Amino acid sequence: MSNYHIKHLEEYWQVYRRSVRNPENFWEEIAEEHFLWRKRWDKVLSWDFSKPEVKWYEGAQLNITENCIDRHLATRADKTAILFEPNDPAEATQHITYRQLYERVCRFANVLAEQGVGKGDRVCIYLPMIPELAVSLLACARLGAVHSVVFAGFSATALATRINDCDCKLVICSDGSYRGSKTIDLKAIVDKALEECPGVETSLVVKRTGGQVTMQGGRDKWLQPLLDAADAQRDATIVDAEDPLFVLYTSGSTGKPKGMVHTTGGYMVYTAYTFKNAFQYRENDVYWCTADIGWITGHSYIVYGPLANGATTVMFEGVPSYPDYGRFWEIVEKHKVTQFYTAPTAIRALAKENLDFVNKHDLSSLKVLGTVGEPINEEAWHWYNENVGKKNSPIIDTWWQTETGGIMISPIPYSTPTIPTFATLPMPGIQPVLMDENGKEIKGNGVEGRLAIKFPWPSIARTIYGNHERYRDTYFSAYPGTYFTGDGALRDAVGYYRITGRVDDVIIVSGHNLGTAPIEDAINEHPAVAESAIVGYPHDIKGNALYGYVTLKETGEGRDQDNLRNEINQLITDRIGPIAKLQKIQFTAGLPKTRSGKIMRRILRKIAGKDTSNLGDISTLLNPEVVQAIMDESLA
Ligand code: 7RM
Repeated sequence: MSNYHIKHLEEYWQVYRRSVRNPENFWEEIAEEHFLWRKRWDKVLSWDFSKPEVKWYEGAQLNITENCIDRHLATRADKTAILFEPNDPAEATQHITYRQLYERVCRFANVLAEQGVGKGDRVCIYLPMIPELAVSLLACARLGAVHSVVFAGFSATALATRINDCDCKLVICSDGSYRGSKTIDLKAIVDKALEECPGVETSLVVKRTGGQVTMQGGRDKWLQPLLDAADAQRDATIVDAEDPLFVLYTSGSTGKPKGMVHTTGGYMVYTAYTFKNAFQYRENDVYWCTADIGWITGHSYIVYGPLANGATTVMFEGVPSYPDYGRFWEIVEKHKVTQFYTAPTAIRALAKENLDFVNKHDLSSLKVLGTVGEPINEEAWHWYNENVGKKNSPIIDTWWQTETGGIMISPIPYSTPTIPTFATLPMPGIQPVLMDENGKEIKGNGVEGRLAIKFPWPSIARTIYGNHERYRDTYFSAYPGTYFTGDGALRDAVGYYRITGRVDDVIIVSGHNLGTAPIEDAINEHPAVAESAIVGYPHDIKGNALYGYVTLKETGEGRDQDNLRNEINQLITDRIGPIAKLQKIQFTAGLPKTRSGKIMRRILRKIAGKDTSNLGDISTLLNPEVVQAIMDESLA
C-alpha cells in the first residue's frame, strides 16, 4: 500500500493510525518509494529527546538537488519549475523549466566551487525574491554547502549578527531590490554589515536594479560574468542524510536569534510528503506561496517541497499593494493558480480594501487556499473563504514552525472538513499532546493546554547552530521527553486542534485563563475594525486586566471613539462574556509586526504595563515607527 497521497478522510485515518503504530516502517516506505538515494540507510530512526538527539535515515546518502531537479529531467525537462512574476507587472514573467533550472544551478554551483566553497561551508544569502535566490539555495545544496538565508529586509546589524553567528565565508547579494514603488540599495546594507564580518572573504553580487554600488576590490564580484564562464553541468556532491542542509535564524522572545539547523534526508522527505498532501498537488497545477524565501515557509513550500514533487512553483518579487490591492488576484488569474498560500496579516490587509480589487478577477482556477504564520481570526477566515474561494476552495490553516521544518497540523483539503480558525488534525507521523502547567499530559477531548509533540518526525530541527544547550533548554526541558512548541492549543470534542497563540500570550484575568485569539476574533467582527491585539497588564484586583490595541478601517476613522469602545466591549460580552471585556482600548494607526507579519504582543505588553525602559531589539520590526506613536498615545 502506498501512503504517499491521501485522497479521503477514511484513508487519512488509516494512514495516520499506521504512522503512529509503526513510524519507522511508515517513513521508510515513503522514503523508499518516492526519492532518489545514492545509498540506502542502515537505520530509519534513532532518537533520544533527553539529549536531545534525533537521526533519520542514518547511513543513507543523497543529494537533495538530484531529487528536486535531476530526476525530473526524464519526464519534465520542459515543464516550468519556477514561474517568476516580477515586481513591475510590465516586466515579463519568466518561465524557468526544469532543464533550465538544472543548468542554472550547475553553473552557480561551479562558480561557488571556484570561489572555494565546499561541503559543509556556510554561505549567507541576502537576496530579494528573484530567481537567483532559489537558484542559490540549490547551488549550495548541490555542493553540500550549508545555506543561511537572511531575509533581505533585515538591517545591516541583523545581517552581520547572522553572518558571524554561523561563520559564513561567502555572501550572495544583489545591487538592489524592488518592493512596490520603492528601490532599496541592498549592496550598501551588505557593505555596512561586512564591516563587522572579518570572516567573509567574498561577496557575489547579482545585478537586479542597475543602481550605483561600490565594489570592494578582491572581495566583491559581479555574478553574471562568472556564471557566463562556468560550465552548465556539475555532478552533485553526495552527502549523508544527517548532514546539514541549511541554517535559518528565528528570533525568540528574548536573546539573540537562534540558528535552527536542518539536515538533508528527513527534511526532504517530510517537506515533499506534506506538500503533496496538504496542498493536494497534482501534476499540472500551478502552486503559489506568497511568503519570502527568507522564511521557513519559503524554504519548505516555495523551494524544496514543490520541486521535490516536480511542481510548478510561483515566485513573486513584489508586494500585495502594488500597483494596487488587486495584484495577488491579477497574478492568480494570469497564471491560473490552483493552490494559493499566504498569511493572515496579508488577508486582513486586503480585506480592508474595496472588494472590487478581488471581484474584477477570475479566480476560478483556485482549488486550495492556505494560511500560515499566526492564528487566523474568524473574520479573516470568512473573508478569504467567501471572496477568494467563493466557498468552493477549502482553507487549510497550517500550523507549524521554523523548528518543525514542515506543516504539522493541517486539514487535508477535500478530506478533512474544515472549521474556521481550526488547524484541525495532525499530519501523518505527528503526535501532538496537550500539557498542563504541572507538566502532566491532558488526555481526552474538549480540553486546552500547551502544545507539545511526543515523537520525532523527519524534519525536526536537529540543533541550534553552535549552541546545543540552548536547543535543549528551549524545546526539551519544559516537558521532559517531549518537544515543547511554545504555543497554546485546544482540542475540541472531535479531536480538532485550534492554536490559541504563544503561551506567553495567555492572560489570566481574575483567575480565568484567557487566550488572546478568541477575544481578538470578537473585536475584529466589528465592521469598523481592521485589526486588533490584546495584552494583559497588572491590575490590583484582577491580577491582570485586558488592554486592547485596535486599528480601524477607513470607514471607521470618523467615528466617535467612546461609542466604538462600547460597541467593541458589547461584542466581546456577547461572544465570550463580560470577563473578557477590555479595561482600556487604544486606537492606533498600526500594530508592531515582525517582518513576516506576526503581531509583536511582547512590545504591546510592555507599553500597556508602563515598562518601556527596555523594549528589546525593535530594529528588526517591519514598522518600528509605530512603536513610538503607540507609546506617545498610550492610555496606560
Ligand atoms: C511557519 C511559521 C512559528 C509560530 C508558531 C505559532 C505561529 C504559525 C500558525 C500559527 C496559529 C497557525 N514559522 N503560527 N502558523 N499560529 N495558527 N496556522 O510561521 O517559526 O516563523 O513561527 O507562528 O505561534 O509557534 S515561524
